[in-house]
Amino acid sequence: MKTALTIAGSDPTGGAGLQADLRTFKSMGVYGISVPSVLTAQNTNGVFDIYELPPDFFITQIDVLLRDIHPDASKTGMLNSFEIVRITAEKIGQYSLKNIVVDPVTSSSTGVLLIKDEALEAMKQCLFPLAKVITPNINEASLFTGIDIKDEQDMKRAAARLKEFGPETVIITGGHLVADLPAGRQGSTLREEKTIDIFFDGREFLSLQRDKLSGEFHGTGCVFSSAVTACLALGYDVREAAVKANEFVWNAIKSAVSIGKGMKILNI
Ligand code: PXL
Repeated sequence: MKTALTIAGSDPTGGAGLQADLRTFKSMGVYGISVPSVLTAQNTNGVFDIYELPPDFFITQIDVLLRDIHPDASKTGMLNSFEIVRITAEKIGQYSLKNIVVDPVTSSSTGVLLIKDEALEAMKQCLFPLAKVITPNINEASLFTGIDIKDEQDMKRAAARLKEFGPETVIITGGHLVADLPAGRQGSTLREEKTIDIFFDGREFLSLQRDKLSGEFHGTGCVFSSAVTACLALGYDVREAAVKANEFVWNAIKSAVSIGKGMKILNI
C-alpha cells in the first residue's frame, strides 16, 4: 500500500489539520502517517489556543517514524515557528523525502493567525525550494508575494512570482470569479459565481473553475493539499493530481456536514 506523511497541526474537530489530512489519505486509498507539529484547541467556531511542542520531541517523532517508514509522498501544513520550519526542511533532506507538498498555512478559516512572523521567511527560503507543489490560498499567495490579488490575472502573476521561490509547481486555490452572463429572457443580467484554482508549473497555466458553493467551510485548504499529496503517492503527475484534488474538494464541499455549532466540515 502507498503511504503518505503529514507534518501538520492537530485540529481536534478533524475538519482541518493532520486529522483532515489522514481522512483524505484514507478516502483516496493511501495509508496516512502523521507527525503533529503543534497542537490547537479548537472547535467548529474557531481556534481558541495553540500549544507548541518542544522542538526536541518534534525531532524524535520524525526520526523514530522515518527510520522505519519511507513515505511515497509527504505534506506540510501548519508549521508556526522558525524552529519547526527549519527542522522540517532539515529532515526532508536527511530522509530524502520526495513528492513534497507544502501548504503554507498562515491563518485559520476564522482568521486566527497560525504562524509567527519569524517562520514566514524561513518557509519561503527553506521549504518552498524543496517542494514539488506549494498550495497557498489567495490570502497566503498575497502575503508571500506582496501582490494584491483581485482577479484571475493577478492570481497568475502571483503564481509566477511564487514559482521563482523554487517550488516545481504552484497551485493557488480559492480565487473568485464573477461572470456576467447574457441577459435572460426577462432581460435581467445573470451573475455566475465561480471559484478558481490556478496551476503553474513554469510552462503552462491551468485554470480550474467550478461553480461557487455558498456556506462557510472549514479545512478546504488542508483537504486540497492532502488530496494532491495522496495523488502523488499513487503515482499521478502533478497536473493530474491538481485536477483530481480540485474535483475531490468540490465534491466534499458539496456534501459538507454540520457536526457542531459553527462551520461545516468537508465530507470525505
Ligand atoms: O485550515 C488551516 C488549518 C491548518 N491546520 C490547522 C488548523 C487550520 C485551521 O484552523 O487548525 C491545525
